[in-house]
Amino acid sequence: MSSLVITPVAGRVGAEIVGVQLGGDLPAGTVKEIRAALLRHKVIFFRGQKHLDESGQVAFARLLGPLTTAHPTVPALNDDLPILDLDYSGGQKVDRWHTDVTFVDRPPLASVLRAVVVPPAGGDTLWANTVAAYENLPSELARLLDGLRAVHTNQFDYARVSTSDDPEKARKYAEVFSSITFETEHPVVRVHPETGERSILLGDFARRIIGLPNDVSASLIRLIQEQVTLAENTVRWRWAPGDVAVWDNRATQHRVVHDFGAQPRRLHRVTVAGDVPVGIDGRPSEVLSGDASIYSPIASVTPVAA
Ligand SMILES: O=C(O)CCC(=O)C(=O)O
Ligand SMILES: [Fe+2]
Repeated sequence: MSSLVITPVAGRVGAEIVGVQLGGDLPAGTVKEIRAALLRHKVIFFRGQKHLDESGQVAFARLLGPLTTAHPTVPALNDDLPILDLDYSGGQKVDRWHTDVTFVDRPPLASVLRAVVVPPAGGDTLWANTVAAYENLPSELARLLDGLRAVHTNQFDYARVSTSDDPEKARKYAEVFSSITFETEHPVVRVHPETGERSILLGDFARRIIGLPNDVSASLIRLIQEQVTLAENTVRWRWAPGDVAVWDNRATQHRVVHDFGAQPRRLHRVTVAGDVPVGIDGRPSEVLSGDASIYSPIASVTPVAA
């Protein structure tokens, strides 16, 4: 008998799980239930995991699969643990809809995010279900997307830096972020390796759609992103310190809501290694630039029996 209580948060995406203390020592049955909930709800939330420290977060994430390093270019919080420190002090703004690390050929399977410092109000995170987004497209538009491929890159658009409260700090971060060029061609519609569901793979690292003039490509990316991020496809989480969110990075996009000014906000992220996406035609993503093998192994995942 399961002791987990799983309650959907929004109509199409997100569920809160009650009845588990996260850590590296969960029984196999509990891990299985958590994985199943992740596949079904795309993002799962655990409130009040205040006992969890950095190594506990890493140990829990390891139960979901082999881990990546903290990031392909951004150094880890410390030498021992593969934790990306998301510290927004100084007005750094990473506030655009994205799927994590899609500029490499093996974007993470999942991200495990833990709230450390949270502003008294604001700083929520939004997620969009990219499977639901695909399924709710007008079918003519879906057919158009089915065969498209897009180039994703970590090369920074410096125009965005100027929106930061602290342009100099943002510029430095951008310099580190893009210090090694990664560029990958992905299918715009990928087939989920476990569920077989089709999902839209785009987001803020997507720069252009192959075979289209730049202006048409930009308009189409904007149109698709608009569809992905329709309010009906999203869930919003109001953080408290100790909350943990886990998302299926193969089936979601997310973004912070940057409405907290210069107030401190800090989260720690650990990512689980993912596979190389495959389009509906069976064609995998292709590296155009950069070697991600040090960042992440390629996960081998098996489809879930229907
Ligand atoms: O700060 C947030 O709410 C989200 C940050 C983010 O994009 C991530 O953790 O991957
Ligand atoms: Fe992210």
